[in-house]
Amino acid sequence: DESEIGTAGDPSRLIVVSNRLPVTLAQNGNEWSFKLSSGGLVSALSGLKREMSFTWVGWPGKDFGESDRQKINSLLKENSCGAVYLDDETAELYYNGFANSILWPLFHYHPGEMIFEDVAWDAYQRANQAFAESLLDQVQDGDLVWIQDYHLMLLPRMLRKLLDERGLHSVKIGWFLHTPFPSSELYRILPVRREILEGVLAADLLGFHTYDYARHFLSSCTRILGLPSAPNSVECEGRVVHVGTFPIGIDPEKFAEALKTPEVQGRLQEFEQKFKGTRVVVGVDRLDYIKGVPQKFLAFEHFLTQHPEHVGQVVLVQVAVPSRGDVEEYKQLISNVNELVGRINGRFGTVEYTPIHFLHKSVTFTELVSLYAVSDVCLITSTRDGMNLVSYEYVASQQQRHGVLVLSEFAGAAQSLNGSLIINSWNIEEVADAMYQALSMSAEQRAANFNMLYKYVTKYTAAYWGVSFISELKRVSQAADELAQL
Ligand code: ADQ
Repeated sequence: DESEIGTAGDPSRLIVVSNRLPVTLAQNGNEWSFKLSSGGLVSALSGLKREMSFTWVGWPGKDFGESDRQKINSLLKENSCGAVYLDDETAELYYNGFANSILWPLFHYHPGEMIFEDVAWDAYQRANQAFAESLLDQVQDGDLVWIQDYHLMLLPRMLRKLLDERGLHSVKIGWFLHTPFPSSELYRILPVRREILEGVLAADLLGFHTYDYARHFLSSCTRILGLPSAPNSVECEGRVVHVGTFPIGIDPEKFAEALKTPEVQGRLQEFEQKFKGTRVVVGVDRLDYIKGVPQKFLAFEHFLTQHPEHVGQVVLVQVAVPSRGDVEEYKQLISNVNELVGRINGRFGTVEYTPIHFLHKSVTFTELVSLYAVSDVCLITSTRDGMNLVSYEYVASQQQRHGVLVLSEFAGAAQSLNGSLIINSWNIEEVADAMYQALSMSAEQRAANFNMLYKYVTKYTAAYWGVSFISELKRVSQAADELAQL
């Protein structure tokens, strides 16, 4: 039974590794407390936790002193977590300097933002090595290690080397990328393009959200490293590395359950009262340049210009969760977005009517679900996005209203979410037209679209994603073991 992986019936243990542990640790006097934090990966893996147990290893968010580490380690252990400690300077340079200033822009087709510095690359290598060494203390032969994302692309190779030196040959390594993998034409800009590819190629299975990302990765291996590849694998140093497509999902139950609570119901009624006679378009994004928030505001402005009868009748509620505010590009984005909100509200607003409600803050889960549920349209204008879980969450919250999802073709989700209106987010006029179309759609059409979307979102969940990846990792590893014994 696949869902038994990592539980008592199965000898193989699963260790999930990500840059950041999904926790916030706080100190109150002598006591440490533990809180689960939010984000795309956290949402996905919490869904997986319903299906299989695993240990989660990652950086705890800062460099706690030696004296606190013992307490923190035991608190983390009670919660099936393990910490990799990095000194503050390495953490900053590896995370903000390399992962978020080089790999993130490059993988989202923003090479203009990429500033390559050797100190950041050195820190990236140091941090990945620290992860490898820390894992070595926690891994047993036969374990499955599942490494997450672009922060840890050197880790498969570094870990494999240490494991081989210890004779731990039957640890299976998987790696999954949550962002897009760009076209090889763009990827080859990266000064350390070979090292990064070779780093992940020491894994047994590499996973991507979409077929396109996997294809781009394989052509990079062929063109940059000269490796022979097939549609689902690439050969490296005599080993076959499997490459697969595993679109992530959400935990739809969490939304269904929340919608039944008196808190959400109460908040929903308040919103309905507040927005009586007004149609609501919602946007929820981390404030990141990949999310196309300026494009969204420009499209809304164009929509109000083209359809003056909707002025006063439609509002855009945009939650923009603060993100990476210490990186320069993000500071510029904040001021750009603030200026747009001011201009558009100044132009179309009245004493009674504020066209854009801009919330530059994180909101509670109750608030988030109520907002999804009350909205007639959800507008996602990412200029590139690995998948985009907000689109899934909106669908999961729309059983009553059958609202319309307007979704950028540059989000991975556009390849799965049939029943949404797909737009080119760079084409302001097209986005404005889609808003108009969404707001004019018949109830029958909305219901038909919703049914298609809801079926998909409730079937292809985060748990489904996790279980599929791990089953495939086991399958390819067993096949390789059998081949080696021949
Ligand atoms: P993100 O870029 O963070 O994830 P997304 O997939 O939309 O983007 O996930 C955001 C998550 O944060 C959602 O689950 C959302 O509910 C949550 N969130 C947003 N605002 C919140 C708030 N105020 N309070 C609490 N939670 C909030 C990256 C990639 C995506 C990919 C995911 C998963 O960029 O493309 O889909 O990883 O692989």
